[in-house]
Amino acid sequence: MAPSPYDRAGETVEFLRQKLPESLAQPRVAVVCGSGLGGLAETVNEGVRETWEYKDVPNFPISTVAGHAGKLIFGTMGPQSNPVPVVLLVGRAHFYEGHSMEAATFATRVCKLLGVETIILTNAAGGLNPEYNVGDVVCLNDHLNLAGLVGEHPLRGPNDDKFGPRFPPLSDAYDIVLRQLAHKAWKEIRQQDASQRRMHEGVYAFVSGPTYETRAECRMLRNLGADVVGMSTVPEIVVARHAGMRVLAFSLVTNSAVLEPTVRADAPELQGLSREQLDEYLSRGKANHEEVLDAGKQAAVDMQSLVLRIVSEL
Ligand code: 6GU
Repeated sequence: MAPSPYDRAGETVEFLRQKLPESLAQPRVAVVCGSGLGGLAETVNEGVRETWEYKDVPNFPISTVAGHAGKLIFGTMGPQSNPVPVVLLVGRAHFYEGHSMEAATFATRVCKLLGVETIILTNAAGGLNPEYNVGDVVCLNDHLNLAGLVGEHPLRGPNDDKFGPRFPPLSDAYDIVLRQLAHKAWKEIRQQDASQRRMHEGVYAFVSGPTYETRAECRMLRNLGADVVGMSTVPEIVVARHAGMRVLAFSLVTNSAVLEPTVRADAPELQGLSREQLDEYLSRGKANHEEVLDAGKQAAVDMQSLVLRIVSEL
């Protein structure tokens, strides 16, 4: 019989524990860095830290996406007087790459078996709420697991009671105390900085990808109550909650998902335009991966101080 996810994660944890100094082997907090948010690694204290490439860690699935380097960083975050042992996951295995839901959530289970109590997940997402600007941060307070609702669910299959119960509730998945900490930290950051970047609370729609949404799909997701849309994070949150970890998650709005109605080719204002002019007209709000990485760079610094402030209080 093939080893269970529990046994495989246990094997990985055993490997890491043998190689890690004792002071780093029991991280209390895990931070998952999304597209272009690898700069979060800079918030890990200098000095004692250990980096592992995913490819050198047994059983770890490898991400193939640009901007997702794929490494584990063990270290501490926060003041010298009260350093918090952390593990950072830079890059993740996505479902759209062809990974199974089990593979996409393997790292989350490794975190659980390492002793992690709180997991902070970040991602790049498309904004559906018209109030949101590119570069804004969204503290997630709920999700729509669209892939999960139709059967691509990370907990489908025999339940492993060693992780958690058969029917875990998700109504309280997004820890309210951690969200309050996030608002407090954001206020402090805003007092020191003149940028107009805002933090919202909102609902994340998880879609499988890898295509970005059509205009009609964006309208549908907005009508269903989603504020942002993306291709990650929710499977990890489901598995983290199943295993009883506390969850905090942030989306960086890297582009606006198109909300304008599908353009009719016979619209009077479009008649007589060249193909270039028509392309230009249609490209307003079109998502592309470069744009996603670019907005990540500019907002990453705020995201870094946000996460650092929160972890320092845990
Ligand atoms: Cl617009 N859609 C999805 N699914 N993921 C994204 C995105 C959009 N922007 C960044 N990530």
